[in-house]
Amino acid sequence: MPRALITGVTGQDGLYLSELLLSKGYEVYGLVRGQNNPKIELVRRTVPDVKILTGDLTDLSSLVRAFSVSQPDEVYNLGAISFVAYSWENASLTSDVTGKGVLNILEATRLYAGDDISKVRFYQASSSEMYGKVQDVPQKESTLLWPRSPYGVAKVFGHYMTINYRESYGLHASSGILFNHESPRRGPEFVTRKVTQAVARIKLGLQDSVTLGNLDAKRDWGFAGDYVDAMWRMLQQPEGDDYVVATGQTQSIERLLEVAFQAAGIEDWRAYVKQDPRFMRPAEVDLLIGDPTKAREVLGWEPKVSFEELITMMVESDLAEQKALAR
Ligand code: NAP
Ligand code: G4F
Repeated sequence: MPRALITGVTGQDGLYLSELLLSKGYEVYGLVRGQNNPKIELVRRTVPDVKILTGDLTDLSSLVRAFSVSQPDEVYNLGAISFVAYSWENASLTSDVTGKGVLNILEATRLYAGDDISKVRFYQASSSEMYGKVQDVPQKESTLLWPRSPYGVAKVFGHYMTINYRESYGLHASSGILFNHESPRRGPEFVTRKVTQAVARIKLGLQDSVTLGNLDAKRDWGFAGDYVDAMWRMLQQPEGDDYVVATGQTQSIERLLEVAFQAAGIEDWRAYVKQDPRFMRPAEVDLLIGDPTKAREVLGWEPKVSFEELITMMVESDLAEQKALAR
């Protein structure tokens, strides 16, 4: 039975990846940070077979202990402070966790492997946010990185450090440059979930409107359940490498609003949407659209859920959740 260690197991991707690996017969260990983390219950409820370990990406010795207990064949580093807007307010913390945390877990991986670097494979959750002020359209693996947020800068550090461990030590290390991926498990601070939750509450008469920031930004949005499969496929390749994982299509926030409101049977979304500079960012990433050719050709990976299906799935889930809460 192969063994996997996942950091960020309490997050959106951690839950989907746990389900995928358990379905493939893996023994799965999930790293959870903090004393009495309230999300432990979510992990226990959703993926009860995951073995929970405590540790923090900023604490190397806790990572060394997690490796010693789990003895992993595969390591998936999904842990991060992942909310871009928050990263301007907490730039130093974001750098420590999302950036230096990658170095810590790479170092823990190397120490665990000892003389046999081939005994473990490593996945780093890199991000399309690294492209920032995009230098190519669409963005591919070779596109110059130009991050526009402290989060993006921290991810660039983790990305290059992963490549450096591959080149310096021969570690089977892969970096997945994932474009935005969403689901009913997405945190409510991100724009898709903020919108689908608000649409559900507006439909049920629990809320009058939703207040957003920049409506012109465009993102390449896919379904998180599809994207964790690409992570796993990367670690099954003979060599570690970097891959863009995206749908190859981009949508504006306005299109997101249109689809979400229509999914609840509301045609005129403009009547319910307000804008507030509070939600604007000091520097915006205007356009993301990925070129997933390499992932398709090398990994045999393709997205299965369309943008419209994804947003409809999220609205329906939020309607059910809000109805249950209102009871
Ligand atoms: P998420 O839901 O925000 O989950 C982040 C996870 O990181 C949570 O489990 C969180 O734990 C954990 N974490 C935070 N600080 C930590 C620390 N100091 N030590 C250990 N773990 C810590 O993010 P996601 O959407 O699942 O994304 C997974 C990864 O992919 C992240 O690295 C993200 O930056 C990256 N990524 C995401 C997307 C996307 O569109 N979703 C796209 C590209 C890349 P708590 O629950 O305790 O806070
Ligand atoms: O949903 P978002 O907060 O996602 P963002 O910034 O693209 O980051 C996500 O995707 C990255 C991959 O590219 C990940 F690495 C990262 O961890 C995270 O998962 O914002 C999307 C867009 C932005 O342009 C933002 O300015 O939506 C715009 N937006 C407009 N109004 C808003 C709002 N975003 C949020 N969160 N809240 C608003 O009210």
